[in-house]
Amino acid sequence: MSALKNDCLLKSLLKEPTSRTPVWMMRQAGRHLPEYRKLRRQAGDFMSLCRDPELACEIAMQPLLRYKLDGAILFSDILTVPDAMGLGLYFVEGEGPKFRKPLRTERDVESLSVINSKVDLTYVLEAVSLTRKELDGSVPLIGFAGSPWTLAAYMIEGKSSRDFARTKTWLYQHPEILHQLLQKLTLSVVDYLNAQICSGAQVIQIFDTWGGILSDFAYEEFSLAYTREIITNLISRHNDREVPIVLFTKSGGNWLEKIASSGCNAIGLDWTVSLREARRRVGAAVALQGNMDPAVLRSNPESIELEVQRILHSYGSGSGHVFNLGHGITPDIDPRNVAVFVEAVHRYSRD
Ligand code: 1CP
Repeated sequence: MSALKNDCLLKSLLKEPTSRTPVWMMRQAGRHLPEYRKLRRQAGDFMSLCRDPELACEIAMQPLLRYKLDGAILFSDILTVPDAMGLGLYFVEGEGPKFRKPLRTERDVESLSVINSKVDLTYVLEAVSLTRKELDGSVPLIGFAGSPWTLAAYMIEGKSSRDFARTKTWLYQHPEILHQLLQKLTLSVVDYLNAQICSGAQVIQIFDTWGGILSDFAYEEFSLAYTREIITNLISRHNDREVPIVLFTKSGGNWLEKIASSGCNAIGLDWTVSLREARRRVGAAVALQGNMDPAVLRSNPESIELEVQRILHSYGSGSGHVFNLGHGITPDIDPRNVAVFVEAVHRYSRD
C-alpha cells in the first residue's frame, strides 16, 4: 500500500495538529452530482450501483474530481446489512428504501442469522479494496455502517418513518425481543466493519441517524450500549496505523458526554449544537466533526463563506476539528456552491 499523501483527516480525528481544517461531506457521493444521476439512470436502480464494485468505486471518486476533499467515503448504504440478513432491500423511485420482509414477530427475529461479511457482503468489500486502490494514497477511505438501533428501526418499520411508531412499541412492549435483534445486529456490524478495515477502510463512521428519537434512558440502553460494544470490538490498528472511529448521532447534542465515553475518537455533530459549547464539554476527550446546516448550501457564495467562517471561529484555534455538514447534502444542491464551501474551509482555516 502506498503512503498517504494527505493525512490531515486522520490527524484531526486523532486530535493531532494540521496546517488547516480537513473537510468532507456526508453523502458527498450521490444525487446532488449530475454524473451520479447519469450512472444511476444507466444502471436502473441504486442497488445495482452498490452491487457493482467498479461502479461503486467510480461514484466514490466522483466528488473528489470536483472538490478538494480530504476523505473519500465508500459508496454503499447502511441497509446492505439487513439486506444480507435476508430482509430483501429494494428502492422505489422517490420513496426511499423498503424491505420485502420487514420484522413482524418474535420468530422473525429468532430466525435471523449474524452475517459473515466475506460471504454475504463480498461486493461491498470488493468496492472497498477497489476504491482504496483507485485513491492511490491521495486521501483516506472512510468505511461505515449503521448503528444497531438505526438498522433495527428500518427493519421493524420496513421503510423510513417519521415517528418509528412500531419500533417504539416494541421497545416498550417487548424490550427483550428488541435486545435480541440489537445483539445480532451488533455482532453483524462488528464483523462487517472489521472486514471493511481489513479490505482497506482507514476511518470508520457509525451512523446513528435515529438515536435522537429516543428518550434519555432508552438512548443509553437501546443505542449507546450497542455502539459501545461495537467500538470495543473493532480492530484499532491496521497496517501500523490507528483507525479512527467517528460516531454520528443525529440530534444527540444532549448526550455528548455519554457519546464521548463510547470509546469513539470523534463525535459527528448536527447543526443544533454549538461547536464552542461541544468543545468545552467533550473537546479534551474527542475530536469534533461537523456541523454546517446543509441548507446553507442552497444560499449564495457570500452567505456560505460567512457561515464557514462563523463555524471555524466557533471551534476556535487548535487541532481536533473536521469540517463537515450536520447531516447529508441534499439532492437539490448546486455543485458550484459546494465548491465555494470546500474552498472556503481551505482558505479560512489556514488563518
Ligand atoms: O439514487 C438514489 O436514489 C439513492 C440515494 C442513496 C444514496 C446515494 C441512498 C438511498 N443511499 C445512498 C448512499 C449512501 N447512504 C452513502 C454513501 C454515499 C456518500 O455518503 O457519499 C452513505 C454513507 C449512506 C448512509 C445512509 N443510508 C444513512 C446514514 C446517513 C444519513 O443520511 O443519516 C441512512 C439513514 C441511509 C438510508 C437511506 N438510503 C437511501 C436513502 C434515501 C436513505 C434515507 C432514508 C430515510 O430518509 O429514512
